[in-house]
Amino acid sequence: PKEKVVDAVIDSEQEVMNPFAPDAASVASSIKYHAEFTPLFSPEKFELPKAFFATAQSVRDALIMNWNATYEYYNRVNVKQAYYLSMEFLQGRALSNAVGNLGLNSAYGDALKRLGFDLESVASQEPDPALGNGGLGRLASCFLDSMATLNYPAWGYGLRYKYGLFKQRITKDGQEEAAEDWLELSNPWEIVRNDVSYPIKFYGKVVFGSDGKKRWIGGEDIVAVAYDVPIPGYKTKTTINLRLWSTKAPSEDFDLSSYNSGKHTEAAEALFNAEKICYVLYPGDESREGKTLRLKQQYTLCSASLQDIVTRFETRSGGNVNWEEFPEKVAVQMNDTHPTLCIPELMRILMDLKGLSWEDAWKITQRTVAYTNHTVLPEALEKWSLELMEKLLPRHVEIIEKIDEELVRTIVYEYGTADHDLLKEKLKAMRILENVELPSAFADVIVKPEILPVIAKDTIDELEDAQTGVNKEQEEDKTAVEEEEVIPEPTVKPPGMVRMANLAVVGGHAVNGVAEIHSEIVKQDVFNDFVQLWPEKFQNKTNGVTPRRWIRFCNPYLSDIITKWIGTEDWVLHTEKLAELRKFADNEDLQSEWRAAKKKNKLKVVSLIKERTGYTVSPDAMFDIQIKRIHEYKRQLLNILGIVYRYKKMKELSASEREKAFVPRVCIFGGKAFATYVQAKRIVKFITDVASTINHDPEIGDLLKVIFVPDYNVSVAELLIPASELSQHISTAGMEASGTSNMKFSMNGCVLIGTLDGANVEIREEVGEENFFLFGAKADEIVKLRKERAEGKFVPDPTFEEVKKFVRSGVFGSNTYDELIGSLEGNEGFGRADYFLVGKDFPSYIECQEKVDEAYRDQKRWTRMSILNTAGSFKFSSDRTIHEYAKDIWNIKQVELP
Ligand code: NBG
Repeated sequence: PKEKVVDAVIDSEQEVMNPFAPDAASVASSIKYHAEFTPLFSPEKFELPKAFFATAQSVRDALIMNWNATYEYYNRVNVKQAYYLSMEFLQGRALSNAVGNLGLNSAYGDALKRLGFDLESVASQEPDPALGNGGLGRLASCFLDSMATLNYPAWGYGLRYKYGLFKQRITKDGQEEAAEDWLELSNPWEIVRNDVSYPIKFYGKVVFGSDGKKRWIGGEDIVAVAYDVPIPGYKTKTTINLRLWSTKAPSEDFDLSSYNSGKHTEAAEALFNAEKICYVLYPGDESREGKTLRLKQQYTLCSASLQDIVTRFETRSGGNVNWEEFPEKVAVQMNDTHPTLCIPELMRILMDLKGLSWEDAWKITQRTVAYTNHTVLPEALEKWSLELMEKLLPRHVEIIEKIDEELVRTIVYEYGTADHDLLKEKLKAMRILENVELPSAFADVIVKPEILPVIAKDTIDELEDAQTGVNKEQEEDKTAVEEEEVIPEPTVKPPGMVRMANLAVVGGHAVNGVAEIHSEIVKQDVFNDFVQLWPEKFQNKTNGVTPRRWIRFCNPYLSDIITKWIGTEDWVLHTEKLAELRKFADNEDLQSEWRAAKKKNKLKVVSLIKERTGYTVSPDAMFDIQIKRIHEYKRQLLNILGIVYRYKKMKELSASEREKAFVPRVCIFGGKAFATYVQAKRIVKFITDVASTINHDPEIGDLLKVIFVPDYNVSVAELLIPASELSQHISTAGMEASGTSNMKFSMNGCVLIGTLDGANVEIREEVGEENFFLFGAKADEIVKLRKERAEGKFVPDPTFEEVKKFVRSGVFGSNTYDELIGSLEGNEGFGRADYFLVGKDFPSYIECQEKVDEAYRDQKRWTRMSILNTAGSFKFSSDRTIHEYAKDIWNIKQVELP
């Protein structure tokens, strides 16, 4: 019967693409139908919010046809499917994207006009779903767009956070966080699947069942329910699924008798405990409760998704399930370490629920999962307290311990026992468990006498560490970073930890970094010991971004020009065609059209800035933008100090000299600081203080404006990026894994100023070094420079001293920013001595900015640089990235619906 349904649907191809014949009249009647019969608002009014919901519901009808057809077809042909598991998906608004992908822009535009609205204002009603934090989440969303567009059988799995990250407000005290209530009016795109839910267990204990198998029983039980969001591809019927889990308590957990006896809060406690798991993305994890909640989130994502994947595999296998075929039907990609519990969870399901042996389960698990690393920052490589994990997930800890034991066995086998120091070093670097005695089974394996001293030595060291309360790694970190060594009182043994990245590397068949330089650092530094053991696991997959959202839809003016000059709109799918623009880079007609498009985009941003900040900026000034999470390594501080320096120099000149010496600029910042990241919040406050002084200085006028756009998100990016002329990607070299906004800027004809870091390296190669403003220390110099810095051998440039002095003089208010400026000097009490090397790179940054001004004065040269950026950006389409994942890691094939 299933097949019949599929045939019926896909037989009428025309209908699948456009089930409601896409003329304006029928679209209008579909919108009116939803306004009336799928109501979320009162009947007497038909205003913008209602128009948005009705329009979205009408578009969703069109998507559902394709979505169901896609799913039915994959079921029928039983294709191998990839699953992208991610704690974050930063989807951005869906309406214009869906209408654009379906090719129904004019139908919807005209229909809404008939109803008295315009598509753009209707679309701007949509709240921006904030289910992500930054590049990692946006990458996941770009990947979904490419998977669908390229007809790859692939799904996303994530969590449906009720409040997402947070809404950022900017006050006189800097950043304030408020709950982001994006679901307040409901989400027209999602469909709750009441028949797709799975039990999730926490706590409890492990026992032997009567069959001799391990059973995990007791504890706390909750339920994960599927909420599906359709992901349409561009110019294809393929519509894939983003399945987001929401948590709730089983209905019997509502304690009716307590409730009736007046204990209302207690009666609903279980409900709240289950629901709160999906309240916010990255809840504060300073407290034990916070850590538990985060671990519950991660486990919920892994367990619900794997139960779902396994169920689908069984269903598609019909009556005869052959578990060995699992990796031929399923690929699981872990987006960073957050979904690493997939490894022990798949092992548990296969062994405890499906009866497989350890060896079989391990082979299947390893062949199924793969891991993408997105950062080399040590503090971001997740570790969980073993004790906490043991309580919450007792069965998984048993499995992790066994994986660790097997790993120890492999290491001993590989390195032998003759060189004790080497073996010790390897065990220390590679083990999954940290600060944990070697497994007892391991001692049994090495009863040979020459090996015993190794264990003895190691144990002695561990004991010594335990007595001083530090381990060597922490010790080294401290001396490198803080200079001042605090000798702690002898305390208890350091707590055992589970290193998720090590588990991910061991348990998966592939590990990839996200840009060439990053993948090299991963290989040579972060996971070097593993590379020596399994070199074939390690790969590079340079990130990409979808050209649909990030040029075609967000920048229609530029898109039309590109299409006109290339002679086809194919470039949206085949970005390599953008290279054809190169031959017109000096053509005066193209240049003037190009500049006119930029100007139109800038005018939109002038309005945005007025609306969001109250400031009026000139569209004739250069738009210079840095938008990304606020982090010390991304060095917003370097940017703002550069601006302060520029301001100081302006103030030293007469009005006419000033005008001659400087290109007018609007310097725009946007980004959120993590709520508990104090130094990042100080940076936000400093930027806004500098902005308010400079913006109110009558001598400066339009020559310099500084804007902090509050609550930066995908929709704001879609406005800012097309309007940008210069963008800043100025991280300390070696610290930004890739960056993806750099790609979006370059595509939109923006020239980059940046360090040799992340994807900047490859962008510069592609667009040509003369079209990229490079400055700063290189990644391989950083260790040496930090050491010099820590030893007091660094001699700061006079320009850097000058700018700090200026800040301290109180020009930007009574605050003298001791903590910020102090952090650049390593003053007592202010932590690491300029760990991010702002002082070191400052003079070359200033010098480079002078070159930017000089280039901008020559508008022909600048426009050429801009065109050559767009033309050279084709490599950075996420279509290219997804093809690579599909071929090198997932081994999945494109499947076009018949
Ligand atoms: C981020 C990196 C970026 C990179 C994105 C996507 C995390 C942990 N990492 O440089 O900082 O572009 O991942 O790969 O969010």
